[in-house]
Amino acid sequence: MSTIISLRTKWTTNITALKIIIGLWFHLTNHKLLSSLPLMRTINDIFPLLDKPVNIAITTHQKPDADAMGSSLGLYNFLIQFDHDVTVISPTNWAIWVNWMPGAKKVIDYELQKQKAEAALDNANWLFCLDFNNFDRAKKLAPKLAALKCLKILIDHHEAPDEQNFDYGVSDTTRSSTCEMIYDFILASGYKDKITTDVAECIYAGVVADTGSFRFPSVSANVHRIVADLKDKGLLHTPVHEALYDNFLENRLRFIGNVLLNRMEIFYEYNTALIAIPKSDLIKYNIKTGDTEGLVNYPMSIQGIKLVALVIDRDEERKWSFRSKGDFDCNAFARKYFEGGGHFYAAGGRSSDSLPETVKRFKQVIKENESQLQ
Ligand SMILES: [Mn+2]
Repeated sequence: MSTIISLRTKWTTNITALKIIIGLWFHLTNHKLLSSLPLMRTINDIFPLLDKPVNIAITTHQKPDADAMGSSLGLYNFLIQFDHDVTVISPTNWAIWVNWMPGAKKVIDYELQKQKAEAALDNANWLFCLDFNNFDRAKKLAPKLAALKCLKILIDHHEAPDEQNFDYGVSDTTRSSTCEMIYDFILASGYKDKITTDVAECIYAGVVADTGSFRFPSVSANVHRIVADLKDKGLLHTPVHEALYDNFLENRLRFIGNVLLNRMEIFYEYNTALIAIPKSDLIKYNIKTGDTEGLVNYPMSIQGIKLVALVIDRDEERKWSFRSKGDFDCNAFARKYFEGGGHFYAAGGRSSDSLPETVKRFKQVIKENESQLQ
């Protein structure tokens, strides 16, 4: 009896709390809409400006992956054909296995060449922000990007874009990759003839990487049509796959073996797998930027697994990656518990807690999410 009463009290309290939250939400969103008007203009509005040479900077998120680098260099190789002065700036270093991309040697690493990067940014008439939508993801470069007065253009497919920071742009979470959006941008601009094999290789690499080689639900008929078109333009796809996936050193494979054997825990009651990697493993196996890419996908191959979480003990923080299947929303989960976000089926997060502390918290919060994990 007392259990029923206390449950009922809890339920009533929950409903009241929910009403307050909904009320607040309406209040806040209306306020935000009013204060941030006008939002960014459609990307199509810059097409008439494309053939007038200007200085252009292109940047992307920290530790750029194949989609971030592929979209930046795909756009770079397109824009240089108009005699624009184009500079690609990465907030940090990147995996050596994207160095094969045409133009990669000219990319400036902000952390290594700060002055050169800032000079290019100060000279820029336009700034393209690709594969991220919030300056925070550009790490130490973020304040510089925010302070720039040039035209800012967003092309991105992540949740919750910071639209008030951009003059023009397109944000579409239904897109498989930013590379798919770069292709559509070029097509819509009317300059399809400028999709060279250099452009095609960069775009294809990002599409392959962000779709898990064409397997994720975000792969639409449009994605396959793009690839068919790139093939018609002379794209050789096999060398791109080899450059992306057959381009590692022995130590990375030994490291993966160790991780799967010793660092993976399975919680069958929550259909969840967890991999927690201590710093000592990174040192022992000489792990470099990009070597842990894709690791989070391995436990997905276990029957019934719905959520995979990977946490790595990096110098400055603990970095989380999440992948899911079915109806489990990684983006909402990462936002709520681990200061992150991303997409429905793939998201990232962080924690300043120690590795054992953040792992402990993860084990608590999957209990809270038990019903969604069934
Ligand atoms: Mn992407």
